[in-house]
Amino acid sequence: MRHLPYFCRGQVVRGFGRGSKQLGIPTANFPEQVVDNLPADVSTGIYYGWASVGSGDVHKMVVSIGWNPYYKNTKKSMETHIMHTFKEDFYGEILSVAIVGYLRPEKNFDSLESLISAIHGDIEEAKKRLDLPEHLKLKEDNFFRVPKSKIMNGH
Ligand code: ADP
Ligand code: RBF
Ligand code: MG
Repeated sequence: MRHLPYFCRGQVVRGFGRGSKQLGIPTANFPEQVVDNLPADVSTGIYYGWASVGSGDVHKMVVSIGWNPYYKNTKKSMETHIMHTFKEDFYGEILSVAIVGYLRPEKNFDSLESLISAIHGDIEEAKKRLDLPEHLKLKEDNFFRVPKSKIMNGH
């Protein structure tokens, strides 16, 4: 994991529309270009770290990188669930993420329920690990002090 921490930023786009939100686990998807720019040796799997939307507060997050074997996607995706309740959706806004640690490889599951409970396990594990001093310090990284020019959203 010599590429961690890995920092990246991109506009939030529409994802697969599978109703992750209805399941209580909305995931903000990055555009293809951001996914293609991941270093080749950042392996697919489930990671944790920090995230902020626009120039907003920095929150704990989990991110899934890969092909979602449960859904047999043909395109690699990168989707971030932020452990925070937002008042509104933030499609089109700039999402900044710092990936700080790896949790597990992507897996297939024999039911949606087991996928969901694995994700809940990831969320709890991520919350715990992010409280370690080595990870907490990245929450304060200058990367998250986004200049206004970068959050103007193309207008
Ligand atoms: P899609 O298939 O379009 O990605 P989702 O059901 O995964 O739809 O919902 C993702 C959207 O929900 C995000 O793009 C964002 O606008 C919104 N959202 C609201 N709360 C969160 C959150 N805590 N974490 C991630 N996305 C969130
Ligand atoms: N999809 C998979 O097919 N296998 C996985 O192991 C898997 N793990 C995930 C872990 C986390 C923390 C998150 C946020 C997503 C994961 N996904 C996985 C992606 C999941 O299928 C996708 O977000 C769905 O839209 C959830 O309904
Ligand atoms: Mg999504």
